[in-house]
Amino acid sequence: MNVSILGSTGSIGTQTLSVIESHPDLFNVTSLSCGSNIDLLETQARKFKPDTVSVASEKDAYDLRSRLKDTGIKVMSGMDGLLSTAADPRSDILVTGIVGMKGIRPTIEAIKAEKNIALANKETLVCAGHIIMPLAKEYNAKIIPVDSEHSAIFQSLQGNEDNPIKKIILTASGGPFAGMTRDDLEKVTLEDALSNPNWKMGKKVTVDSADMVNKGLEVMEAGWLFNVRRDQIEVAVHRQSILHSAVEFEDGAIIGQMGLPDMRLPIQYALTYPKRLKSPVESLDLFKVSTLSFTKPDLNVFRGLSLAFSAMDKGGNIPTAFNAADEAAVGLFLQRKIRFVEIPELIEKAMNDVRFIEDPDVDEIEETEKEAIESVVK
Ligand code: MN3
Repeated sequence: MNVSILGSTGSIGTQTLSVIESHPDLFNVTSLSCGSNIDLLETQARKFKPDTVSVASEKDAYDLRSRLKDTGIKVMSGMDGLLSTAADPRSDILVTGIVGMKGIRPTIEAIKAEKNIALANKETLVCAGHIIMPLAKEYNAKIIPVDSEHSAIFQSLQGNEDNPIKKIILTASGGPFAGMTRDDLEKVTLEDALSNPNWKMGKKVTVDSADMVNKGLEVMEAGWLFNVRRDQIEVAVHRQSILHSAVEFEDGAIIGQMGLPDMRLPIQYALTYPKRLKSPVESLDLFKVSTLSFTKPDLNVFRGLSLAFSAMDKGGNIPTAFNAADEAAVGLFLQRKIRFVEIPELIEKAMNDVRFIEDPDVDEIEETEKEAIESVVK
């Protein structure tokens, strides 16, 4: 199977390549793209020998072209590079490990080129689910979720495609601040927010996990992926991160997927679906875990999650405003320019500030992104 990866030097990208490496006879890498980590991209290119690689800036591309000139690998840049990675004529599946709304257009291109999508870019469905889902149906492209929760739900649905979902139980580790009050949150620092006890992820996702905005994005994503309403999605704080999410069916059966928290399992499943192959992931010892706990998140403390539910209710371009404002606000927080508790405040402000568009196309989604960012930074 031929694989292309958007975001090959990030957390999902590097773990995807580690899965690919463990099955050398099964996978072949045809194109890789990243933002600006050209040192790692060069190493990956030499190891996996793709036809093309692509980076964000033309300056980096120029540099990388001279470094890779002995290899014959084509080096591209910018949105053109992302689009050609996505629509790579040789690839069968595109892994969208890129962070941000720049993942939307390449995903659309890949679907139109009839690739399957191993979806790890949250923004694609949060902002453009109304475009992506019908398009995937039209081009018969499979969208296989990589995110651990959505993968767990997807896995739980196998063999149950015709059975209606009663509800989805979306689990959340709760991050470093689970159980805290609003007053506690007032005092947390950047260092506190960057210490997720269970999952190793990029900085933006780690902050999003700490304030549960990430869970909010996942709620919206789940709505599109599994065609469920907001009242069919229940978020459960599950500190052990062992049950990765579950589905309840009409008869009351709850089917879920358990395992140690290791992204290589959902990544591999997305690549080998519907097959399950050997993996380097450690076995879960239930006796060691012994107890699993589930609590309801406090929506008054974790405002980001309640704002996500309201963005889902409003629909149109409001989820885009939610997402873009969060991205901008987290950026400010990472630069120590705002406090942690200001992130949801700025998201709410942007959701109110943007012009409402009922059924936005990609241009309008991008305009909304700009409006939301302006609302946050001004
Ligand atoms: Mn997740």
